[in-house]
Amino acid sequence: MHRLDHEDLNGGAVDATPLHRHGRALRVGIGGPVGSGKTALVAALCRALGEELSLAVVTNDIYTTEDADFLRGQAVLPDDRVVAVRTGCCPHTAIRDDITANLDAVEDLVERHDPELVLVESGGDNLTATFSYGLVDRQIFVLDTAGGDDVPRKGGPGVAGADLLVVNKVDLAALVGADVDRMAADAARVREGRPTVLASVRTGPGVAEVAAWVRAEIAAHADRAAPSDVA
Ligand SMILES: Nc1nc2c(ncn2[C@@H]2O[C@H](COP(=O)(O)OP(=O)(O)OP(=O)(O)O)[C@@H](O)[C@H]2O)c(=O)[nH]1
Ligand SMILES: [Mg+2]
Repeated sequence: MHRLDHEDLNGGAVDATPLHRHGRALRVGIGGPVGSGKTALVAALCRALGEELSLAVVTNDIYTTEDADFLRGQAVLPDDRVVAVRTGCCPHTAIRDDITANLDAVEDLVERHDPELVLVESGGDNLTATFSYGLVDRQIFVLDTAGGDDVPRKGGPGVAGADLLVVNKVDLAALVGADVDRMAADAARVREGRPTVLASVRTGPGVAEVAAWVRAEIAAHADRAAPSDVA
C-alpha cells in the first residue's frame, strides 16, 4: 500500500484518497483557538485513557512538528503512535476542505496499530474552524478563560456545534478577570443541550469528565459499528 511520510507533508497537492474506513477506531477531532490547550488536552487524555485503550494521535502544525515533538517528549504514547501533519496552509483547510493529508495519517495509524481511539489535533485557528465529518466521528472544541469570557457568547460552529466544548484554564480565570460561571451559562445557551466541561487540563480538573465522555462515545461507536461488522 502507498504510504506517505506524513512528517514531510507540506501542504502540496496530494492525490485525493478515496474515503474508505477500516478498523474499529473512533476518530475525535480537537480544535480551537491558538494556545487554548488542545495539545495539553491530548496529553491528558493519553495519560487518562492510555492504560485501558489502544490510542493514536495525529497533530497538525502549519510549519513545524512542534506538537508531535511535545507529545513524544512527554512520552504520553510510544513515538510511533504520534504522527505529525505539517499543513503548510490555514489549519481549517486541512481539517475541513482538503482533508487528504490528515485522512492518510489516520489511515496509516489505523493500519499499523488498529487503535480504538484516534485523536486528531487541529492547528490553532479561529472560531469558524470545524472538522469535516469525513475525517472525524466526533469533535471537541477547546476555549480557554484567558482568551476572554465573552468568547462562548460569540458562538460560531465550533463553540455552538462541537460535540463537546471544553472551557480550559479555569485556574487562570481569576488572574485574567474571566467570569467562568458566565462562560458556562453562555455556552449552555448557544449549545442548546450539547455538553460543556470546565477544565484545567494541565493540572487535572475536568480531565476525568472529558475522558468519561470519550469512553461513552467509543462505546456508542462500537454499538453502531457492530451490525456491519457482523454482515
Ligand atoms: N494555566 C494553565 N495553562 C495551561 C492549561 N492548559 C494548557 N496550558 C498552557 O497553555 C499553553 C498552550 O497550551 P497548548 O496545549 O500548547 O495549546 P494548543 O491549543 O495546543 O496550542 P496550538 O496548538 O499552538 O494552537 C502551554 O503553555 C500550556 O502549558 C491549563 O489548564 N492551565
Ligand atoms: Mg497544540
